[in-house]
Amino acid sequence: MNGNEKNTMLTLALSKGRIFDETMPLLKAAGIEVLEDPEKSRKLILPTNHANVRVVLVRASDVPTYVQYGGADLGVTGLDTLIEHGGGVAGGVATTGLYQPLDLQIAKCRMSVAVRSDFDYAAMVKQGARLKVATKYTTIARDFFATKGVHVDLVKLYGSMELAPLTGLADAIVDLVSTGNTLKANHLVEVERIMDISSRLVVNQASIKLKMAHIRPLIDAFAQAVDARKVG
Ligand code: PRT
Ligand code: MG
Repeated sequence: MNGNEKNTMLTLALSKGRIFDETMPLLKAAGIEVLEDPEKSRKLILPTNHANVRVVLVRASDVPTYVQYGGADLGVTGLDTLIEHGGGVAGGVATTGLYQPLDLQIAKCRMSVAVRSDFDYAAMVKQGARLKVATKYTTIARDFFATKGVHVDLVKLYGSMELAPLTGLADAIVDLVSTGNTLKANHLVEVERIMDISSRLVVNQASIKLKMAHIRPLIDAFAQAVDARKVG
């Protein structure tokens, strides 16, 4: 690949599963179709119907890293992941060098606090008790409880947070909730909603400058597709 081709090639970082699935209709609206099914292929680089657009499959929590350091020009990532990465909530240029031009309004859920149904969270908070909180989202949890003035000991987990209150590892968890079925199945109840979460388009800052002519139309097409959904 010569320098010229490299400048016109656009690489989009996505994670398999809901983010890939929910980004596909937006890409389609922008005239881009991914030519391989990530669930069937073992390839990590997927071609599209545009010779100069490709998709790379990375772990959800690695999307901001790929885009920040230029392994991809663009990516789609949950606000939760973005905040934990250090990207902040603000739009525009974040401190990390990731440009966040668009809320794609996909993979929607909420970040919540949940406890065992027999745990009196309100009373504990009122008493000023120190809470043990298990979560994968330590930045969000720390900020939330600090603002609330609740003292917490955070226990970092990488998955199956629901298990923590059931085994005595923690009093509470901070986790993503969508339908609420996972909490219900584990006899947990949601006691606080911390924030609404959706997925964001993130763009590498250098790519914006170097590949503006190619990236701008894509951002515009995404924005139109998102708007069309709001109306429809
Ligand atoms: O799974 P992996 O460790 O690789 O990474 P990941 O969990 O970050 O990726 P993935 O693909 O599971 O999630 C990607 C993004 O989707 C997240 O960063 C969120 O922004 C968004 N999203 C939307 C969700 C959910 N909805 C969701 N329900 N992410 C996770 N969940 C999980 C939640 O953690 C809980 O275990 O689903 C369970 C709850 O679902 P309900 O429907 O039972 O309430
Ligand atoms: Mg997951």
